[in-house]
Amino acid sequence: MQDANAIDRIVKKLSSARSVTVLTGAGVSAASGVPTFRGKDGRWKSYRAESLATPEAFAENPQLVWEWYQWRRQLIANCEPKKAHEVLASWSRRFDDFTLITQNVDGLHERAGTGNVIRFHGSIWEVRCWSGCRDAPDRWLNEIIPFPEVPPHCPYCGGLLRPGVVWFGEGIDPEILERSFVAVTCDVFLAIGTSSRVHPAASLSNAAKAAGATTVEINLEPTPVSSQLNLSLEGAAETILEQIDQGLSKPNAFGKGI
Ligand code: BJW
Ligand code: ZN
Repeated sequence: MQDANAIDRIVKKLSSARSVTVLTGAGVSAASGVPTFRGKDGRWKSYRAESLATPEAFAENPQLVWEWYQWRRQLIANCEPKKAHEVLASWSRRFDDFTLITQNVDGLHERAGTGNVIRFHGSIWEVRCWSGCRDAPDRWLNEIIPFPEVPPHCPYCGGLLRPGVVWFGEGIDPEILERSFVAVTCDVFLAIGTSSRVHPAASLSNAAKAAGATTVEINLEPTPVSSQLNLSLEGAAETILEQIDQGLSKPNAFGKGI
């Protein structure tokens, strides 16, 4: 059970906040049944994400990498947004200026109806031409499961398709990066369900603190940024967000501007 004082402090901060930015990671989708990357659920067959989510792995064995994505697409298609997604979706309507930066590629925040989502690492439901052929758009939606052939091929040039996600060693879309670093200038910044080990996403929390935001972490366990943020709450995102949300909804709990 989370310290009621810590919940109250966050409720109070949020009650007077105009701008709120949330960074989410795989832990937010864990309750939906989507495996996280690190920890005991972090392997597919014997492979770790670090060995599959790279352009080098794809170049060497596109079949294997697509089998992993195909398995994940199938699994995610059968998952539903849960409490954490629902609370954050409601906050996107509650706060005047709300931004949700997600590292998750599963699309569950969008399915929960969250507004102003920045997909930092792309989407598992999008594809790109591996060779970036002239005729193909930069990326496009493809929700077909299973693919008629694995690996799937580009309808424009006949070459390979790749998932529309960001792999290790690849840069974040400059526009996404710019929007994210603008959004860290906010009243309250929350990093939820992320191990804060993968950069540059992990740098956003400290950037928010440097920009003057009250910074809050919600995670089952400590992370490399825990000691640097203003508040670190240990527990399940779905439970803690529900507690905070209930606090926010209590009439006159904390009047605006306190
Ligand atoms: C719960 C919970 C519950 C569970 N409630 N909590 C600076 C320093 C060092 C290295 C670098 C650096 N800058 C760049 C790098 C290199 C690299 C990097 O960060 N490496 C580190 C791992 C060492 N970064 C990059 O390459 C990035 N690109 C880049 O920087 O470009 C410029 C550049 C290029 C070349 C050289 C140098 C610079 C790109 C990173 C792309 C990451 N891609 C992936 C795959 C996406 C596609 C896909 O899904 O297939 O993104 S990897 C994977 O990790 C995925 C995730 O979005 C990302 C983060 O993981 P996340 O979400 O934090 O999940 P987990 O599993 O790690 O943690 C879950 C957490 O939830 C845990 O803490 C649990 O406790 C918790 N939890 N249940 C609350 N119910
Ligand atoms: Zn092509």
